[in-house]
Amino acid sequence: MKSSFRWYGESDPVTLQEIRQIPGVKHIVSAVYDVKPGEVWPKESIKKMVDECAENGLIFDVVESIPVTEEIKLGRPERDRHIENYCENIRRCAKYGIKCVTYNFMPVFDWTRTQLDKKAADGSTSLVMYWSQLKNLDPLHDDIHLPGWDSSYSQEEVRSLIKAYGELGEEGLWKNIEYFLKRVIPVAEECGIVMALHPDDPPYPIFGLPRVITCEKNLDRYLSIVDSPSNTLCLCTGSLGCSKENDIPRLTRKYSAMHRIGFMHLRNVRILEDGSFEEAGHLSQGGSLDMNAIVKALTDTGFDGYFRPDHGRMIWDEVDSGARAGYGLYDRALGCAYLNGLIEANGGSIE
Ligand code: DNO
Repeated sequence: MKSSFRWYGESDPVTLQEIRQIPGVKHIVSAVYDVKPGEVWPKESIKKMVDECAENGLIFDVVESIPVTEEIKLGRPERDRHIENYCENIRRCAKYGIKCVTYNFMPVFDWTRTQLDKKAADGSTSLVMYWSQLKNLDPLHDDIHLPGWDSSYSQEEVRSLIKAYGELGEEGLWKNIEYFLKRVIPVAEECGIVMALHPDDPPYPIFGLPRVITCEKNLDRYLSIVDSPSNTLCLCTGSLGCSKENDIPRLTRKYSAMHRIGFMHLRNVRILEDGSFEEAGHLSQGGSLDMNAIVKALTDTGFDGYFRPDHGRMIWDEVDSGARAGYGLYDRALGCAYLNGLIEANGGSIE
């Protein structure tokens, strides 16, 4: 399998020089960040990142993400133009050597947390979602401040989007997913790109917004809409694993055996009694997931796609600006080292 690491480009305090020293990591996961969702990425921007990575002995070949706009998710009139631009971005990425594109279909908010710097007993901090902090929020009447998303939309925009999704409902969202996939997957297939869908994080409705990429039944439904090797999952263990219903080692084995995992996000999560959760370090004993069973499912099925450590805690006085919560260097690098050990011990190999 291929070991990768997320890098936010030039403005990332984590440098490519640092990343290349993490054992096993050869691939960079990134995106063009200065273009509005729905618009076309300049070729020069993609090329510049590819070149910069190559100068540092790394390969930029995984994109996370090309965002799917609310217009596409809601099926609004602008969607055809946005989908055309999406396809053009896929073609451009392919031209510069990208092999895998990650994306998600979450309405309004991508990942949802209530605090980004919850201190653990050992002094490390991590992202958490506590129902006690979330349940009193009513975004239709109150101003909500979700850490990480405060500046994305105005309160008015959030309200009108939540109303629009309420009217759309789950089946409406499925229709729009189908519309998108039927246009985008054939282009990806033609260009040799694998599209990897990130699950909803957490995998259940929040604020009444429909969320459908949440469980086995719905993942099966998603994959069956377009039965193509280019229509795959970004199986994020920490996101899907926030729900006790999802048996992550079994799902990993199943979808890997079907060759429908393009990208693995490997991270642990600790589920609390009331369904709240805390992002733990990668080690199995720190959280609710059996990380070894997950890696074993990959090695047993000959998984040869990309994986990356997912969010790390903040440790060793590393400072997190909040803008890229979970993406410091140290704990993610520790995650890589741990995953390397699990892969090797299970007879797998890192290309
Ligand atoms: C969080 C990430 C997600 C992921 C997107 C993919 O840190 O795992 O934000 O990048 O959902 O579209």
